[in-house]
Amino acid sequence: ANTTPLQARPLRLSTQQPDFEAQFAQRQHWSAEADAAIEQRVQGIVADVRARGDAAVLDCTRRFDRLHAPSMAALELQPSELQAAFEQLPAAQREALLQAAARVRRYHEAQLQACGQSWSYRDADGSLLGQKVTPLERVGIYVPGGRAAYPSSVLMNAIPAQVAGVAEIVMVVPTPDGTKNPLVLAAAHVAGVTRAFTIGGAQAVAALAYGTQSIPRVDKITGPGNAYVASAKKHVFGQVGIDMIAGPSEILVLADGSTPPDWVAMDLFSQAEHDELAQSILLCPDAAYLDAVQAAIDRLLPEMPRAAIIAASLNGRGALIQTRSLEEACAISNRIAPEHLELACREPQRWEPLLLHAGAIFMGAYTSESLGDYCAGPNHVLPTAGTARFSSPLGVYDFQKRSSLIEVSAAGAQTLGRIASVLAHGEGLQAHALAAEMRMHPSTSG
Ligand code: HSO
Ligand code: ZN
Repeated sequence: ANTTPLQARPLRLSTQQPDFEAQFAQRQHWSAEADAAIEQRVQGIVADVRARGDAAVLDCTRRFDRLHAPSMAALELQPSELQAAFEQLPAAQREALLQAAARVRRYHEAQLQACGQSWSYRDADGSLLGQKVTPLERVGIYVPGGRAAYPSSVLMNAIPAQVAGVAEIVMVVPTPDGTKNPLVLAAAHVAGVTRAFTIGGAQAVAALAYGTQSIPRVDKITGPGNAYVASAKKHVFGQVGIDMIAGPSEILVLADGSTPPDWVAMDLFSQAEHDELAQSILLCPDAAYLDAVQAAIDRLLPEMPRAAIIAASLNGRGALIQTRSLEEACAISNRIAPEHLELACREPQRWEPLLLHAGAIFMGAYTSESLGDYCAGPNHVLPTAGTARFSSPLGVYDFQKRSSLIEVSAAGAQTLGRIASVLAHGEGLQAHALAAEMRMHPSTSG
């Protein structure tokens, strides 16, 4: 028997060591190399679903999920079944789900008010220029089965869609061997999912993208999934919208030494326990504090049910880095652009303005990232792998689109007509020029 105790030893670095840059770069390296074999199988599945619809989805579901259904109707979860799942939950879970949903809804309603509204103005000629915001009509939400089936993710995907005003939210969730996750079904009920099917994998993504006899074609697909699902989403992009392609979870803690080391150790564990490839990093100017966190890791790890995953993640990708100052720690954080950034500091407001690239910033000792994962209110679907440099948390805006509005007045036709006419002639486009010019002389034309 293997009696070696599990150890988690994140790489210990100091920004003062001569090879810091090289060591740091190596830790940062992460590649989501697309597996050619997976790509090819996904391509085949997508083509089959496009060609044969329901029949192809049913075949795949038999083959991959060992679920034999006579028809797609048998794989649809009725609203009454979602509601029953909710009602049969233990009271504490029911209550927690409702409270989390209410807080997430409240946050996204504020987001809708602040950045999801139509706007317009009139220029000097009285012409109206504006932007009209409308919800997507129908979206698909992918919910993974098995180990990564998170009811909280059902809330985080469906609620912003609902707040945006999406009329129809279609959820797909694989149920290998027919095993349903009651919390996932209950969350779908609470979040206002319109229709739900127990299908998954590339076949479910293809069905949502192209529609089948029974599954409605959606306008956008969001939600995490395994390599097949990610590949299928890339494949159908263009036919439908997609959200981001999420990589493994990440947390970066920036500490001044004032937060209890056990708290920080557990926050590092909380992301590490998601996945062997998850990344947890701690930055602190105080070497003794890094020692204390390592000691807390050693003491707390054996108690963790997912100790093996945590150890693999911390040993493979974790780091405890001593910086010269908190300013330097902020600069390193900006280079990493982490998904989750904890400011475990006495004066988080002082450092927050220095942090330019992060999916979510958790400020102060009491703000554990896990509270944000479930119930603080903001979305937990966040940019990973450095993509916080250019992208944002999933939000109401991902379920909206914008149309430009232009209404030119008679006076505006003169002003704009002159400009457009000159530029149109410059481009050699006569019809464009005339369309503008005719409106400058309405009595002499038409
Ligand atoms: N931290 C994950 C979300 C999650 N955590 C769900 C627990 N359940 C990615 O942000
Ligand atoms: Zn989490």
